[in-house]
Amino acid sequence: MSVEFTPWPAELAERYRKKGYWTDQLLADIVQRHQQKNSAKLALVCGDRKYSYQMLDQQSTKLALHLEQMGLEKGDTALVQLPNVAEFYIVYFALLKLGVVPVNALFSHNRLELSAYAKQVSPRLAIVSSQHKLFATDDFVRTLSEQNPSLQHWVVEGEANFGTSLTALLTSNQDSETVSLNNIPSRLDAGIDASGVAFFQLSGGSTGTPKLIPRTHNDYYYSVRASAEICQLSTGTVYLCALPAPHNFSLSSPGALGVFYAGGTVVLASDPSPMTCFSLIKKHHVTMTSLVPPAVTLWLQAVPESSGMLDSLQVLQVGGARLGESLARRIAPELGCQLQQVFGMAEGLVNYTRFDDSDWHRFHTQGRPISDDDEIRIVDEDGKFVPAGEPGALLTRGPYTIRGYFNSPGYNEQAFDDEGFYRSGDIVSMTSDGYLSVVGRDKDQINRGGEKVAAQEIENQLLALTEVSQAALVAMPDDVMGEKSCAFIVTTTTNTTLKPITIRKHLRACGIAEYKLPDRIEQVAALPMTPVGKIDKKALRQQIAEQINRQQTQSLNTKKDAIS
Ligand code: OOB
Repeated sequence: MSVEFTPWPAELAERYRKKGYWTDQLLADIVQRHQQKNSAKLALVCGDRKYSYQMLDQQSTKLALHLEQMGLEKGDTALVQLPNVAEFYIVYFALLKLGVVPVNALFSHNRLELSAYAKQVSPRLAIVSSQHKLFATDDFVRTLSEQNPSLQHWVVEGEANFGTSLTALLTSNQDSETVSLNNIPSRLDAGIDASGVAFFQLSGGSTGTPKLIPRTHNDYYYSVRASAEICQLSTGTVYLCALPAPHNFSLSSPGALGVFYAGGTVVLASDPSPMTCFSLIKKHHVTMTSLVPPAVTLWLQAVPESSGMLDSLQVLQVGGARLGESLARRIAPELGCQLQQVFGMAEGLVNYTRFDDSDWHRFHTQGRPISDDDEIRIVDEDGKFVPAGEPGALLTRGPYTIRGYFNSPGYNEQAFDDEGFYRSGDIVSMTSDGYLSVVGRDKDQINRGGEKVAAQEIENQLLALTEVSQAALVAMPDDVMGEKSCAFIVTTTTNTTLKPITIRKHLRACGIAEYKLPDRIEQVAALPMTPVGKIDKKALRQQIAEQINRQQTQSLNTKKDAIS
């Protein structure tokens, strides 16, 4: 059994192969290719633990063999949730080698997200960490197992009173069959199809339930190889992975996979704060990292106190959310490294500014696509192409952009057009030389400094409160995060007052990830409506932006009065 997905039309698949984008190699090749030449080279640093390419390859093979012995088979699916630890990559490659298709949930995900993923893929295996509060006890393990009868195997990183210990599997003595690890991989991956699904990426989404993105070996490997080339990665690259390891940016743009492909070193950071990252950069001579804009602000604030800590850093990639021009201009002079803007999406398309671009392109655009075969359409509300420089909705298709979300035929009808173009939900403009600038969004999502919140998902939870008759989540401006979320609610009876704390408590009880909780809650008598009877979110965004503006002016005036 293989995991279903919407394939590319045959003629395009043939074109992508002919052009050398699709090579029919499996993603596990990214570590296996170093068996001959670079096997002793340092691949991965996690705290005090260091892994050569050989160790990374062998550890993942060992785990694959253990999982095989437990009864897992090609075509099975797995739910994985690990923090930024070496085991994330060991597990990732182990599952790839075995042909088990994982969903790699973010560590910030909670009960609601994990349940939704499990429901969609019916995993046979879950690999989780007891560092997560959900897995400090076995309560949720039992609930999820009951809800998903397919879920028969639990492997856990860290101390736990359930499942099989991941450390025990990785450190156990091999039995006679598994001693010669180097001979095993060919048996393991026999029968895995490179044009089939390797793993699921997570969609930022705009709907009630988070959608899953099936990525094939062929399409993903191409994006990794091409990204590594664009970013000029080499065996000398030392990449700090400070964003969540499963995110498409830090995994493949070029991310850890790009660095492994090139034979460089990945250093793991638990979070992107200067406190955590600066000493790692100094200690391991990090040359490159990727951040979201709010982290850039923190780095710029911290750098005057940290002389010499960032000397080895050559490239800072920034993406995930819009980077303002003034922040962009400060990066080279203050952090002493080159800025590369990255505009990507887990569905596929990734754009980079190139190292030989002009300052204008570097500061004003989010780059151009990876591939000559990334097809870009920018259209107005009637679907007509807009002239260069004009804003419009971005549609795209290409050799590494999906043709459909997993198991979502209804939603796919609206997310993809008749010709297979993916409607990204971004409003962009394109320069005459093919560079994109992100100017807005037409999807119902809040981009909280790179973390995506689907409005509908939160609104559904708010409407579950009996006191709430209407709910709308919109973006509000924030100096550091770019955007934060504001929930407008209307109660069923006019004399009911719902305290923000009650609402937050309810959302927490639903098991929603913390970053999705509304940053602000406004109870109003009624919501503005559009002429067609939909909630007018544009008006709400404007209303809250003006309110914030007024409050900021007021507090500034109060401060001034206090000083004078
Ligand atoms: C990355 O991937 P996702 O799937 O978390 O989010 C994709 C969305 C885009 O559609 C766009 O709305 C926004 O995030 N975005 C940006 C941006 N990069 C992503 N908006 C403005 N400026 C940028 N530079 O976020 C992602 C995936 C791969 C590489 C980089 C980012």
